[in-house]
Amino acid sequence: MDHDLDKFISDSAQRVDHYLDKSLAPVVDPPEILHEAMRYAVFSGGKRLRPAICFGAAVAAGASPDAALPAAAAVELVHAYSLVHDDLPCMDDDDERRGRPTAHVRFGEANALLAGDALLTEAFAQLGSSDRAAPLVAQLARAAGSRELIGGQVDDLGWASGTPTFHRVVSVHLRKTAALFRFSALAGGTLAGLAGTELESLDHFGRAYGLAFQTVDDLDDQGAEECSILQVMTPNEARARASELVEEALEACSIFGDQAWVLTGVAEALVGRLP
Ligand code: GRG
Repeated sequence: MDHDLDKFISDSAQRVDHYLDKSLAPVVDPPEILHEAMRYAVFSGGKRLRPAICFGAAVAAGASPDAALPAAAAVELVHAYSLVHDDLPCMDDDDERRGRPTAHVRFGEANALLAGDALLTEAFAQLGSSDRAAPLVAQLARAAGSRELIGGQVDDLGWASGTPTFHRVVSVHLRKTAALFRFSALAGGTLAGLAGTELESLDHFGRAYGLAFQTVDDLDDQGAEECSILQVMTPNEARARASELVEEALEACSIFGDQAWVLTGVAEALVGRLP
């Protein structure tokens, strides 16, 4: 059967954007500057990959993408918050994101910090206000918490204080990057009614995809990031590793057969992006 991945991805972005637009406070609600900063961070041209994977996992399970909406919105909110905080002067100190001034440059540091806090909090409101999605609150809290996303960020920031090893790099990538992809795949499958082995396969897909994604990102950056896979392997080795991880992701979602076409497509697209 023919499938149009580009259309699925652009439909996914529209679907999650519409949902987020309805659920985030309007800019006219006070404090206006906070709500404007939150919307500025969310609606700024992100690729919406995590929602696409969430929807793709629902499709793999034979459900409509709409089944996964609360989780797709929640994971994008956590992603948006993490980027706002990552750009702050006390972290990466970036002035530009997605071709625009970063949130703290545009709204001031305190407002950007608080907008990030509010986006993170809103993610849990999205899950908790849907009976079907409420059981995912603990899972997202774990993925975003000290053992995963935040822990990975802490070790990334403290990177210079140790010897770079393969194990250390992968440990940061698993937490900083793969955790939200794992949640996306698992949550999409869970909301589509999956359990047991099938969920484990989605978890495996998210883990392998997340590691491959970060490896390709490191190759794109040519090792500019401190915690880059290029600290511990050559570009050719990194390209081979990315391809192996994509193969692992494809194998993990093969139990869903043709219904896994979105997951298969996004994973194969990573190999196509290899510099
Ligand atoms: C502040 C808790 C906290 C965590 C920050 C997101 C992050 C962790 C750091 C940003 C830098 C980085 C290299 C993160 C790894 C994940 C990654 C490559 C994010 C970019 O994801 P895309 O390409 O971004 O999906 P868009 O802009 O398309 O949404």
